Amino acid sequence: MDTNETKASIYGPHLPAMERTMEEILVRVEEIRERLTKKYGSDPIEHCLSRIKSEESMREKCRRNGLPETTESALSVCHDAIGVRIVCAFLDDVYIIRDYLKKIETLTVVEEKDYIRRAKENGYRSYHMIFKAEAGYYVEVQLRTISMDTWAALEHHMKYKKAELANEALIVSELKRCADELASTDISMQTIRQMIFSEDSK
Ligand code: 0O2
Repeated sequence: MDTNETKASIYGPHLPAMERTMEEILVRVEEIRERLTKKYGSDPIEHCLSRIKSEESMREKCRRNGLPETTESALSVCHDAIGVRIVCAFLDDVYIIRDYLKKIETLTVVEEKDYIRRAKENGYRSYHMIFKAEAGYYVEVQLRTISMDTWAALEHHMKYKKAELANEALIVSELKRCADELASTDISMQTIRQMIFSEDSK
C-alpha cells in the first residue's frame, strides 16, 4: 500500500473559501465590538474564537448521525463546519451582540436556539445561531458568558473522560448544581452592573 496515499478532504476544494467566510465574519464581529466599545465605553466581548471543524470531528459527526462521509453532508446537512464562539462578561451583552449579528446584511439567520433561557437538562447554557453566509456556507455562532464558557469546557472534559470516571453520577449532579449557581450569579452581576450605571445617569 502506498503510505503517501492521502484521503481526500471531506470539505473537497472548499477549505480556502470556508476560511475566507470565517475571516469575513470575524471582521464583522470586530466592527460590532468597536461600535459597542465606543457606545458603552467598555468592550462587551471578553474573547472570540473560531475554527473550521477538523476533518476527523466532521467525519465522526457524519457517522454518529448516520450520514455518508461526503462534502454534501459536511457542508449542507451539518451546519457547524465553520464555528465562531463569542464570550461576553455580562449576560445582556450576549443579547445585544445577537441583535447586531442579525443586522449583518451578508448573513441570513437559519436557526436560533436559546439555551440560556431554556438550559439543557445537564445545565448547558449558550445562545446558538446558524447563519448562511453569502458564499453559501453555514456558520454556527455560539454566544455565552465567561461562566457559561468555563462550565462548558469542564463538562466537555468530563464527556471525554467518562469511561474512566468511577463517580460519574456525582460529577454530573455537581456540574448541574454549578451551572445553576453560575446562572444565578450571572443575573446578579448583571443587576449590580445596572445599579452602578444607573447611578451614573442620576
Ligand atoms: P464542537 O467540537 O464544540 O463543535 P449537533 O450540532 O448535531 O452536534 P445539535 O443539537 O444540532 O447537535 O446542536 P446544538 O445543541 O446546537 O449543539 C452544538 C454545539 O453546541 C456542540 O458542538 C457543542 O459545541 C455545544 N454543546 C451543545 N450541547 C452541549 C453540552 O451539553 N455540553 C457542552 N460542553 N457543549 C455543548 P459539537 O459538535 O458537540 O462539538
